[in-house]
Formats: sequence, structure tokens, C-alpha cells
Amino acid sequence: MAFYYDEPSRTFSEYLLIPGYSSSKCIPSEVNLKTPLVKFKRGEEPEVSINIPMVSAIMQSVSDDRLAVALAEEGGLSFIYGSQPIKEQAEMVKKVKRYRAGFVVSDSNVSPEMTLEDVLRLTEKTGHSTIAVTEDGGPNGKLLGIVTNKDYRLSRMSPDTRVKEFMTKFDDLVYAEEETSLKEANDIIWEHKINCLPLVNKNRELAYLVFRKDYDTHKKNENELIDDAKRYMVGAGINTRDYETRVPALLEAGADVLCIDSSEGFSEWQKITIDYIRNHYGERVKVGAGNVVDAEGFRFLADAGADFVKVGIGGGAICITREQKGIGRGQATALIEVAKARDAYYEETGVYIPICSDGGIVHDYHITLALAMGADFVMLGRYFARFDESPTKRVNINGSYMKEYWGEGSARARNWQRYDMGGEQRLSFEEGVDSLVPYAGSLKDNVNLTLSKVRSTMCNCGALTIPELQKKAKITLVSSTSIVEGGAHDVTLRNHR
Ligand code: RVP
Repeated sequence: MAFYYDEPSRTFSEYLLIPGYSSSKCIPSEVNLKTPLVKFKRGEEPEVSINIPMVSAIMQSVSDDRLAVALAEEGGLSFIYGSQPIKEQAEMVKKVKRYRAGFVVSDSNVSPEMTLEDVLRLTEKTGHSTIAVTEDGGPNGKLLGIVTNKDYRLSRMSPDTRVKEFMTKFDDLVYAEEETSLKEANDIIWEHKINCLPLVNKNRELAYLVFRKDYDTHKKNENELIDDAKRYMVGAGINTRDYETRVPALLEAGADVLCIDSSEGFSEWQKITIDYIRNHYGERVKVGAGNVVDAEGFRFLADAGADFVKVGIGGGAICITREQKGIGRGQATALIEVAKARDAYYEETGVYIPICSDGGIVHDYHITLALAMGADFVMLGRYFARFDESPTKRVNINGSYMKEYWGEGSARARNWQRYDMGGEQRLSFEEGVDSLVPYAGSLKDNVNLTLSKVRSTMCNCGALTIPELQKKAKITLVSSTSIVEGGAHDVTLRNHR
């Protein structure tokens, strides 16, 4: 006979936190959101932690190099999507690792033989008025000069005038060495009253441009997530099919953490993949696994050697797995059970395995609830898809800006590896949809707002750290009638939201 659970499975919206005593020292600015990303032994420090408990979903419409940089700046981690050719994914990882805040790889470049007309066309296309003139016309060619709008007069010059005739020549430029720090570069910019400083290597090849305006925006962010070499940290998704080629390429590119991306992780394929990594790299390479929704699934992945375990099936905003296949579990119930299993595992073995609540975060307070229920961090897709930095198009629908957001199991993403059960290699039915989400502005503004709510709620619960919240939290189920009570009710709203 089948096994029946006594309780229905529940979602975050069915729970609330009950405030605990908060002392006068328990204030939001004192809250520390640092959290472990990978397993560690009792009494030891995890090898990788993140500074805020948020990671971005392993999805085409969410995690590319641009979003990864923006999130690392705030202290979180992105997992670059794996449903793309290995070379392209590795290139995205490299871009994050090469990124230096405030140092711009020039995107508007010409060769000296090109014309004023080419310059104007480029300026219109990129919107940038500083153009590098390099021998080969590329971003890292030998620097011969710079063109800005101060170098040409449209009313006096013919459009076919060659760039070499009106550019500011290299010998007249103020420039600096590639290794110059942002602060030093900024000092040179002020001293010489210039707007842009080119940085070149020993062969005079252009490395970066530093702009006057960028210094203030890129002053060190105290929460930023960086490695020992001060580069931004980045994760990458892998699958259980091509790991023998994908894993080495991602590591070579500099990926800090890997994660097996699968809609259902209680399977031998995950163990085989982890075994491969352990046999080739030992414990040095960090790999998360998932997704699971119960204690048994957690135990399987813990024993298989996962560095963290991802929890959640069918809760994603774009996910229709529950409808299509009839598998899944309410996210809150899944998380609560896995967190108990994780704590029992820690008790038994002395090894703490962080768990990640993946999918289904709709309101900011869901993040606090997930942490209180035992998650060490949360993975979000829809949340990040709404921001400027996500890889998808912004479109105007009936006067409102929206961003595209599609699931990895949709026909658009064609990520068959994520749903692979062995056998033929194709996506035979969809488990995700292609959708639009309301555009919400910059990642920085939104993450800061979200986390200020998380910090504030933690203080209401008398907690200054995530482990303290997990210990102290008092959580109650709410009846459907009291959910109504939680919103504005029995009033007529003046400004319709
Ligand atoms: P959400 O944050 O609710 O948008 O959920 C994101 C999560 O949804 C992902 O991290 C992943 O686990 C899951 N996902 C991604 N694609 C699909 C799908 O097409 N069904 N589901």
C-alpha cells in the first residue's frame, strides 16, 4: 500500500512569524546575514560563505555574467545557466572573474582608417561618445588614439574624413598602466581634468577605460562577495550528462562553486556526477545537488557527498511540473522536513550541510520565513528576472514595462538535461512556461529594500544572525480567514495598487 502523509503540504503564505523579545541592541544595522554555502565540520569554518542569503536561479532568463556581477556586488552569488554550449557558459564565468568594478572594457572602438561617419554611427548605436582608436579596431588592440565629440565639428568636416586625421593621438593622451588601482586612476583623472583614462599594458594594448563618473558608483561595496584574489565570486550550473567536459571547462574558467541543476535530484545520476567530481578533484571542488523535497532525498544526496542541497519541486513561478507530472510538494513543508533531516545529520555526523530553498519566493517576507524554517539561503528566479541586469528583453505592454521570464522546462529554453530521466535526449513535454514579469529597476535598489525588510523582521524575532533566527523563530500556521485579515480589508483603497 502507498505511503500517505498525515498532513497536507503547505506553502510559505500559510505561515507567519510571531515576534520574540528584542533588546535595544537588536537593531537592523547590527544584523549579520552572512551564511554558509558549503558543508563544514562542527567547530570549523565553511570554505565558502556568502554575505547575503540570496543566490540567483540557474536559468537562461536570470543568471548571466551581468547579473552575476551585480549580485556579487551586493554579497550574493549567481549560478550561470548551464543550458548553453560549454564554451559560452565558460566565457560568462570568465567575464565575471575578469570584471573589475569601475574598469570598462571599451565597447566602442574604431581603426584609424575608418571615417567620421563610422564614428557617428557607432556613437548612435552604443550611446557612448568616447571611442578608442586601436590598430585592429578591437577593444584590446594597440591604442593609437581616442576620439570624443570634442575632436570633430560636424558643420566643418566631411563625413569621410579618416579617424587618424582628427583623433587625439596617443602621444597627446594621458594614460596609465593596466595595474593602476581605481583610486589612483581617479586621482589622475582629477589632476589632469580629463573625463576618461585609458589603461594600457606594456605593449601599449588597451586594457580598460576608467571614467570620471564611475568612481563614486564603484567605491568599495562592503558586502561584495570576492575571492582571495579580490575577483567577484560566481557559481555555475552543471548537468548529469556532459559533466566530464563541462566541469573541467568551468573550473578552468574560474567557477567558484558548481551546482547540479535538476528538477528532481533523488537519483543515481546525481551520485554518479558527484562521484566523478570527487574522484577527479577530491573535496577541493564544491558542488551542490538537488532538488529534493523530503528527508530521504536529502539523506541520499548528503551521503553522496553534496556540498549543499537544494530543496523544492514544482514551486517555481514558471513551473508546471506539478500539473504535468503530479510530483512536488508545498515549499514550506518540503523545507521544514529537509531542515529537520539536515539537523539530524549534523547531530549524527558532525557535518553541517547548508540547504537552499529554491523557488516559490513571492513576497520578501517569504525569504525570512524560509531562513527561519532552516534554509541557509534561498534561490530566486522570478525575483531577479525583473531587474535591469537580467539577460532578458524589457518590453512595453499597454504602457507598463515588463521583462521576459521563461522556465528551463519551457520549449523556449529546451533544457532537456534538467528533466532528463535517462534514455532518449529530448524534451518530450513542457514543464515550464514562457512569461512576463513586471519590470522593477535595478538589482541593487531591490535587494537592499528586500534585505532591509529581512533585517527588520529578524530584529522583531530577537535575532541578529541567521542561525539565531533559526533557533529563536516562533512560526504559526494561519487560517485562510486570517490571511484575509493580513491584507488591507474593510476599507476602500484610494490609490489602486
Ligand atoms: P521562482 O523564484 O519562483 O521563479 O523559481 C525559480 C526556480 O524554478 C528555479 O531555481 C528552478 O528550480 C525552477 N525552475 C526553473 N525552470 C523551471 C521550469 O521550467 N519548470 N522551474
